[in-house]
Amino acid sequence: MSTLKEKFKAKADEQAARVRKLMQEYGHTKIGEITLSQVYQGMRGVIGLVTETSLLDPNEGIRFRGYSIPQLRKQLPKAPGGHEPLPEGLFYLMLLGELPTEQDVIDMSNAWGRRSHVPNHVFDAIDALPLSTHPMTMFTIGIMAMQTESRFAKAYASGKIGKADYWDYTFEDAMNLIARLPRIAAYIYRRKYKGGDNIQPDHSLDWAANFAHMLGYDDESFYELMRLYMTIHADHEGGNVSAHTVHLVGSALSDPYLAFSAGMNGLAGPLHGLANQEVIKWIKNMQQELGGGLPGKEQIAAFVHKTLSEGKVIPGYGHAVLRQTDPRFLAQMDFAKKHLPDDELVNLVWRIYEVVPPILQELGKVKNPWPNVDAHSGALLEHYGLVEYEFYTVLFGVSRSLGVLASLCWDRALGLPIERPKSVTTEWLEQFVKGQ
Ligand code: FCX
Repeated sequence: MSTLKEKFKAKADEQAARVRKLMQEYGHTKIGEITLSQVYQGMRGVIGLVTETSLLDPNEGIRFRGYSIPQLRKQLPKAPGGHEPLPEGLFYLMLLGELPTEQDVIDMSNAWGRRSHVPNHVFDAIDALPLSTHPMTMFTIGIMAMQTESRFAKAYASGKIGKADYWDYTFEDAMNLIARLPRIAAYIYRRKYKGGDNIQPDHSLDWAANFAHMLGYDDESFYELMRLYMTIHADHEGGNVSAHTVHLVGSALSDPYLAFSAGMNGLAGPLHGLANQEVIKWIKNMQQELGGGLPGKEQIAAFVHKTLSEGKVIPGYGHAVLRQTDPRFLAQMDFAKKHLPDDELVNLVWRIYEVVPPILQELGKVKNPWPNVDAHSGALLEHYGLVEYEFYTVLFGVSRSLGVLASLCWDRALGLPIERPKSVTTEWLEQFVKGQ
């Protein structure tokens, strides 16, 4: 039977031939138009990237290789006795475009277990930082310190590889990085919040459960939450800040460690991945101001108006592309209804969901008044005792590695070139419209 790498190579060769044919036959076909506003407004709606791993529909949400989140929760292999998908299976699906068997997922878990050794100097680099450092900064520094291990960088520097080999070394780096990230993330958590009392990995567990174990949460229902969390945060097509950054930096043939760490710096922004910590911070402030417990709808509405009047956004609401409630929010809501329906914070998240959308709609400018993935995740983690909300974006980052590194393998396998769109000045645009 062929290995994962051989299967990927065969799929990549097929896809490269498909792309060549498409380019030859339709290379000059127009697939869109760009307005002047789009140039100033974050290129929203401009098709400018190919990302094979997932595609976002504004109303239905994300589909990974054609499968929606509810479908994946049913169809991807589960842990024995478990009900949530194993993220190993999602990585397999994103990489190869086909659903894995139970055995494929076991093989992936074992492969990541074998590749998971983190060299000591990575921990030393993290230890050199003051404890007050934000966990996302520790995370990116840990990843950068581990760049010494890049197979791609070593092979490129040796001068012995050519373009046709890049995918191979990218694949090796991607697999190693994914295998090692939970260890680095858990080390950061235990160092910053648990006095450096580290927990050794247990490779009899799957990737997400082992991560939960190293964080210090050995509870079957928390394992299930981590499997779901690691699955739903993995990918959101190619234009979001973290995915786009990994693709862009990787296009310079910066190795996967450099590219992934760059993407994580983007994820650390409050309008992107950091929103998950901002949500909990905002809710805690609300509870503090309103005397704790579960505030009423009118009290919540007043707090929302106050936040908006201070010129701030409501974290966890809105999206650049989505125009409906995020199915990632709904998957977490479904999980909470099953496992922790009476949790006060979770009930507050649900009450906020009833209050915020009409208020944002009334503003008249917010294109999507509905909650995104970040509106729900913190309340679930809090329930299990993971209350250190500055750490939440690291969890998002570990999961995001699955999508963006599968994509990076595809970038190199398809031989995509260095990314270099054209920029212009305002003067150039003024002259251009005058000439119309
Ligand atoms: N609260 C208040 N105002 C909001 C808002 C919100 N949640 N969402 C959008 N707006 C405002 C924008 O700030 C903008 O105002 P302006 O014209 O005065 O500058 C206006 O509405 C139009 O923005 P819109 O086109 O709807 O949204 P964008 O594509 O520009 O931005 C994000 C999308 C996600 C950045 C925006 O909705 C936001 O800031 N949300 C809160 C932060 C958040 O939850 N981010 C996580 C997103 C995601 F899920 C992830 O990456 O993890």
